[in-house]
Order: sequence, then structure tokens, then C-alpha cells
Amino acid sequence: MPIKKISLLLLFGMILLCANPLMAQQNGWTADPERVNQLKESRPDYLWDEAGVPDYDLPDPLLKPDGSTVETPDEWKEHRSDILEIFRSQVYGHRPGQPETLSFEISEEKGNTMDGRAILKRINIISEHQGRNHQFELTLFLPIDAVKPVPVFLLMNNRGPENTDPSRTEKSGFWPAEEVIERGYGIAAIQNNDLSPDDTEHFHEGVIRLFEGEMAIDERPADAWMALAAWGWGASRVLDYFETDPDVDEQRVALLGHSRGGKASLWAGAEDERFSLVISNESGAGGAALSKREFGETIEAVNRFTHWFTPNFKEYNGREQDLPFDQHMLISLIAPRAVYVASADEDLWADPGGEYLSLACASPVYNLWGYDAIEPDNMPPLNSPVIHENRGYHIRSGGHNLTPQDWGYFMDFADQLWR
Ligand code: GTR
Repeated sequence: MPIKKISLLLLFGMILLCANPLMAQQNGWTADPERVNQLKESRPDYLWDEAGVPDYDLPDPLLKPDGSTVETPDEWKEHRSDILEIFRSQVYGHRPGQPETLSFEISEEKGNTMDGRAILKRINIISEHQGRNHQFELTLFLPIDAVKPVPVFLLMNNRGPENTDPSRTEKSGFWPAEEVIERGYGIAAIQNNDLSPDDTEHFHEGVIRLFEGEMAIDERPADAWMALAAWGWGASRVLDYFETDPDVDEQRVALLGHSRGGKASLWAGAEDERFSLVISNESGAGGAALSKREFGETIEAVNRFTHWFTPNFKEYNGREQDLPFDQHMLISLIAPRAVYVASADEDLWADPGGEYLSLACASPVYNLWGYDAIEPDNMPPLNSPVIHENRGYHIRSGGHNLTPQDWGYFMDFADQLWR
């Protein structure tokens, strides 16, 4: 869809409710002034100060092109597909569905790992399409003692595979499998690089080539699916597998990603409504953070990773205020399912304030089902998660990372949601 046409579609009305409320908040988290000053000095080309956030208006996610407002979950369904289409064409691209043939092969099964606490399954997820093949691996640990089928946390791993070591020789706080098993949940991981190498030159050499063949190298359309969408496509194929595994409760799967993985998990959660909980950890620009705040990483900055977003998204470099949508609408695509957004205090590049606001500003959509509003001017203090029924948020002290502390909060949220 051409950009002009969408502007007409969505620029009808704006909500001011969400414009710059963080300046007004009294008790919640605010950035450490020393860190702000440091960043202002070391990276003066970016915005680090709440006071510098431009006046911006956010499109009302409930406002329809004819000027009327969505009032019921039923009306939302149709409007939701229009919004989904905008994100497909402008930001993340159109991804395909299942390949012609999809099969699962258990490559290893151990009935007794982690000192007798877990079972391990390693599964090859195999695709065939137009004579081409692709294969990627799923690692899955399930607590032995838990009542089956069991809920599972699935990480889209954007770091090295040693972080999700199936042999448990290496252990990493990025994927604290033993702790998750201890809490009675299953834990799974896939490697983003297996689906689409996280590299400007080679990103098409995974599932994009499976579908597009050599065409995938050039002459791709301006709304082509790119790496972020390809990673999420893989997460959906994992759900296809979960539906066949009687030990896994496919109605209670949490999809989780950190940073670029968090951008991908939000998008995968929008594309595939089978994920009942979507978790974004420090996903920042092009993820949970509102673009129009222009705080920390901008659209132009995140587009230096040319293989993540569609060519169309590059048209918005330096033009945040012209966007006819913003990332709160991405979060609203997850409604009424559960969503959790997490930030870190020192990670101002990812704009914790903007991440919180996206979640808060998706409230009108959650209200359609009677869920309460998250107040935009009420960020919680450090290390104090807030849970609003099916939505959660925390800001952890420390830097850009996914840590056992974050996982602990996610599991506390899942306990409330699922138990
Ligand atoms: C940063 C990038 C972010 C984020 C991050 C990551 O350098 O600017 O958008 O995705 O990398 O994935 O670790």
C-alpha cells in the first residue's frame, strides 16, 4: 500500500492522551541524570533527555478510516487486519505461511537430564518447498514432575548457540534453563541465525531462499519479509510442532526475545495469534519503543541493520513525525492476549520510557475486553514489576541484557496468568 494512502487511512484523528506524559510523572522511574549527561556528551547526535522529546501525536488505534471508533471486540477484528496490513507493508514485510511440506524429526531424546529434573528433546524442523529444503533445530527441556501438558517459554536466541546449550555443559543467565525447570515450566530455544543469518549480506540464505529461491538475492519488493519476520516464521513452525507434542500445552506458550529478538517476538505475536503470551525484553526501536519520541535509537539508526526491516521502512528515516502509526499499535495487535514489556535502567538507547508508553497506549484496545487501563504517567520504580491483569512491565537496574532477574519476573507473571 503506498504511504500516502495509509496516511489518509490513519491520520484522521490523534490521541493526545499519550503525548509526553512522562514529564508529568511524580513517583515513577526517571533516568539517572548522570547517565543522561554522559550520553549527551558521548553521543550528542541522539536525544537522551525527556525534556527534549518533541511534541507528538499518536494515532488512535481504535479510530476507523470512516471516522468512527471501534467499540466492540467484533469490530476490532476487521480493523485489526487493516493495522496488521500496515505493519506488514511498511515495517516487517509479508511473510509466507507453512511450506509445502513440514515435518518434525526427533534427533535426541533424554528421559533424565538436569539431575533427574528434566527431559530433553531435540527436534529438527524440516521444510520442503518447490524442490528446496531447509532445516532448523529446536531444543526443548520439560520438567519431569510437572503435570503434562506443560506451559513452555520459547526464546528466539539472537546470541551464540552456547547460550542455549542442550548438553548443559555451558550455562548462561541469558537462558537459565535450570531455574525455569525448577519453577515447573518447559523451556525451549531456536537460533535466529538458522532461520535468517543476522547479516546484511547473507540474511536471505535461510528460509527466505527456501520460499524465493535465488530471486531472494535481488529484486525483492519494497514490502518483502526480512530477517525479523523470518525469525518469527520459525517460531510459528515451533508452535506447529508443539501442537503435535502431547507433553506441551500449546495454549500456554510464551514467546520471548531480547533486543532484536524482542522486536521479532512482538511481530511474531502479532502475526500468529496462537502465542498466548508475548514478551519483549529491551526491544527498543522498531520493537516496543514509540518511534515518535525520537529518544535514543531512531528509525534511521536502527535501519543501519538493512536486513531487519522492509525497504519501505527506510522511507521513514528522519521522518518519525510523518509516521501514520506507532509501536503502541503493534502491541495492540497482541490484544486480548497477554503481553509483557521489559526495560533496563541503563539502556537508554532502547528508550525505557517509550517502551512503557507503548504498552500503556495500547490500553484502549485492551479496554474493549474490559481490561483496565495502564496509566501513561505512572512508570513503576526500578525492579518493581507492575501487573495489570494480562499485561506486565518492569524496569530492571543495569544494562542491555536478558538476565535471570528478568526471567524471574516473567515467570511470576506467568504464575498469575496461568496458575
Ligand atoms: C543494538 C541495536 C538495537 C538492538 C541491539 C541488539 O545495537 O541498535 O536496535 O536490537 O543492538 O539486538 O542487541
